[in-house]
Amino acid sequence: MESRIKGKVIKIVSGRYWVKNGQDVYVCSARGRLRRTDGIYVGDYVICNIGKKTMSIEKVLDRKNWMVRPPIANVDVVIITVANEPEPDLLLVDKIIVNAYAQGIEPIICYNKIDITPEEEIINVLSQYDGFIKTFRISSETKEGFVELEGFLEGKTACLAGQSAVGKTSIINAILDMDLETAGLSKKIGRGKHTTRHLEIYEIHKAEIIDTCGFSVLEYTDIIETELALYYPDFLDFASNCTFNNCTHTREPNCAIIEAVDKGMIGEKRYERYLKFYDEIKELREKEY
Ligand SMILES: Nc1nc2c(ncn2[C@@H]2O[C@H](COP(=O)(O)OP(=O)(O)OP(=O)(O)O)[C@@H](O)[C@H]2O)c(=O)[nH]1
Ligand SMILES: [Mg+2]
Ligand SMILES: [Zn+2]
Repeated sequence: MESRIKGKVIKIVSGRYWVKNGQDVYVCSARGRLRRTDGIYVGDYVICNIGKKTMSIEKVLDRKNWMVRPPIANVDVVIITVANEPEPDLLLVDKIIVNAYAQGIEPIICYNKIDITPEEEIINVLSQYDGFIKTFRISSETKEGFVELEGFLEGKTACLAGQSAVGKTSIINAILDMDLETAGLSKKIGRGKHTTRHLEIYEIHKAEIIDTCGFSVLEYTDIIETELALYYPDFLDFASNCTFNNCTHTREPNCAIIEAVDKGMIGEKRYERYLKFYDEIKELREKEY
């Protein structure tokens, strides 16, 4: 007897897909055709054929949204994790924010490891996002800040993102009292390897959270540089006052964004990263054509 079920892909490891339906989890395969086309992502809703001997994914249902690096679908929130160690890469943070907005996903920033971080360093990072992105200060070690974070996540599907070793897996361990593999900094830097090697959805009390490997989003973006500023909520209030309505805010005269930076109303460092990201996207597109 065969039956068809609808479920959610909660884990993918070497070509096998863990599909959850209610309290049951089926380990399925997928036809090459399905794997090749748009792929099957963690977070996808799928239709499976459950037979006596084989269980296979037949169809991937429409996605609300998705990210390509890492490949995950149907998320509400991306938790951009930073810490004092490794040193924060805020250009990466800005890139994840842009890609999240482009997909209709809310980005938030979690400063982890506050138990070993001087207050000035935390402020130095979080103040750059003040007023337009939700930020949290947490410690997976002492569990400080988790009541607020978990409260915010209630009812949502969230995905962890950020550099390797900032403590993404440790956050899941802290919430769930689990013992997933984490690693020390020295070991990682030496071998340049990620500790987490697969994507998986964990159910927390009233939310779902996806662990990912430290990743970069720089290779993939379908945003064109002239539209980049649309994904900078801190720029939006000013942009309508630029002289040119197609202002790229890079070097035009009477650019309201550049004026706002001069007056300290937009952070200078954040603006400099915008210019860098702008040039990177432009270069990448020029190479493609
Ligand atoms: N002091 C302190 N150390 C932490 C905290 N959170 C994580 N760490 C340590 O940071 C190191 C890296 O943590 P992981 O959770 O493996 O980092 P990750 O972001 O999952 O790394 P990848 O899986 O490689 O992407 C480990 O040695 C953790 O013990 C924290 O809040 N405080
Ligand atoms: Mg990890
Ligand atoms: Zn402008």
